Order: sequence, then structure tokens, then C-alpha cells
Amino acid sequence: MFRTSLIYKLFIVSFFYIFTSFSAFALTVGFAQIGAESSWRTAETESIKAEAKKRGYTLKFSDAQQKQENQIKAIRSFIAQGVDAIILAPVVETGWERVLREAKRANIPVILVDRGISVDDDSLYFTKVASDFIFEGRLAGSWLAQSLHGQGAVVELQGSTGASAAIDRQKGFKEIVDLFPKLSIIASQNGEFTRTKGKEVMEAFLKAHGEKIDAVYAHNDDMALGAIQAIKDYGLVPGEDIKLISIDAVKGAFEAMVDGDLNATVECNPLLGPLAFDQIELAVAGKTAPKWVVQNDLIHYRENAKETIGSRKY
Ligand code: GZL
Repeated sequence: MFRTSLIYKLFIVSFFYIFTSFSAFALTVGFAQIGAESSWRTAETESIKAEAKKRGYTLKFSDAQQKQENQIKAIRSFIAQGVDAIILAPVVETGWERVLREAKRANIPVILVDRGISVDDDSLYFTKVASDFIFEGRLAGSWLAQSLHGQGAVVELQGSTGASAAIDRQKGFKEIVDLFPKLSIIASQNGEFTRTKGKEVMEAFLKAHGEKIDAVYAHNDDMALGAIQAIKDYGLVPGEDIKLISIDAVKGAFEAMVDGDLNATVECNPLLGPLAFDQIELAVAGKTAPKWVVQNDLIHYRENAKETIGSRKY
């Protein structure tokens, strides 16, 4: 009697173990990515693809080429395919209610990564895994105010219009600049988070304001690298004649700091794969998560770029 009940219990436990591991193995996840506009974005995509592979999940990937309508189409396709969860990096903050209601009706949890959305009903997404962009803007503003001794003319290269990263990085930076009456943002324009557009916009700023410009605030490193090229073409020395601070802390930014062209960059970790899939596992297990899983950021300086560049993971 005793032996049979022990064997019976062992059978139940092992069956449960096999079933749960197979059910985790069988997870299929749809990832609606924005595009490949920056090296940060590429690093994020690689992190999510690598984590799916590591956990044995099937990942259906869609590159929206920066268009919200393509992301919405991808989400609808994931719903039709009956995926277990959806990862969305929302290109802009607004216009998601309808399609997220469709995902909710289909009982498919949506995990936001890297950017946020503005919806009245936050049950439309499970959680958001992202940095605090207002904090990043404040950090950049504080460094620049200190570096310029509280006075000077700043030009701003904004990220793509409507993106929460651009909206909040601008908000946080302006909060600090407004504390210094002699520090002003003399020009601010959309550089689309790309190197090419960042160079173009900086060329226009230099044409209009030339040597009046004391500093550049770029919402991401790729635009800052474009601005550096424009400053060199104009005949000025980036990092000296015009100081530059940007956000992301990608490898290219560290190389520019080692060369002396970029003064500082605020980290915005793109390696969101592990955290994103942890949230998916909570969601499919019927558990809850905070509405925002915050990535912490810090600032990196030209002065110590040489000793830190070797340890960078992206
Ligand atoms: C930030 C992300 C931004 C990066 C840019 O989470 O949305 O988009 O800062 C990227 O490099 O293009």
C-alpha cells in the first residue's frame, strides 16, 4: 500500500513538472518592433530575440519601419495567430486603445517595452518595461547646466515626434534649463533619432546660429554623432567649441567620447529581453506586475570613457 501511494505521488509530481516545462516551452510571442532607426534599437531587437531563443520560445517578429499602422497590423496578425503574449515597442504614445482592446478581448497580454503609451484604461497592457525618460532629461540638463556654469545657448535635437522618449526627455531637460535664467534653448527640432537627420538639423542650426551655439542636447547618441560630423564640417571642434550631451550610451557614443568629440551620455539600457520575458511569464501564469518596471540609468563622461568602453555590452 505504502509503496503504491509513493509511486503514485512520484508519478503525479513528475507529470506536473513535465507538463509545466512543456507548456512554458510551447509559448509563442509576437514582437511588434518600431524599426531599426538607431543602434540602440538594433541592440534592443537582438536582446529580445536572444532571450526568446534562450527560453525556447517561438518569437514572431515584425519591423514596422517607424509606422504605427504597421505595428497595429502586426498586433492584429499576432491576435489572429493566437499568440500567447505580445511585446510592443510603441512608436508613438497615442492611438492604441482600439487594437489593445482587441488583444484584451482575445485574452492576450501585451507587454510594452522601451516606450510608453497614453491610454485612459491601463488594463489594456500588462506592464511597461522602460527607462524613466524624464529622469534622463533631468540628468542631461543638470550636467549641461553645470558644464556651462549656468549660462549659454543650447540647441536641441529631438527624437521622433510623438514618441514618449522624445516628449519626456524634452520635458525633463527643460525643467532644469528653466532654473537658469541665463541658460536658454535657442532652437529645437525633430532629428528622428537618426544620425543622418541629426546631421542635417545640426547643419541648419549652425547656418542659423553659428558660433553663438555653446552646446547640443541630443535625445539619442545617433543624432549626436550626426551633429558631431556637422560641427566638424562647419570648422568647429565638437566637445570643445560646442559641448555635446546625448542619451543611450551605445558603443558609438563611447568611441566619440574617447575621441573627445562627445562630452557625456546618459545610459538607457536597451537589453530589455530578460525583463520582458519575465513579465510575460508572470502574465501567462495569471500573476500581476507593477504597471511600470523601471530601468535605472546613469551618466557616463568623456573623462572616464577610455576605461569603461571595454566593458560595454552594447
Ligand atoms: C528609448 C528608445 C529610443 C532610443 C533611441 O527607450 O525608444 O528610440 O533612445 C531609439 O535611440 O531610436
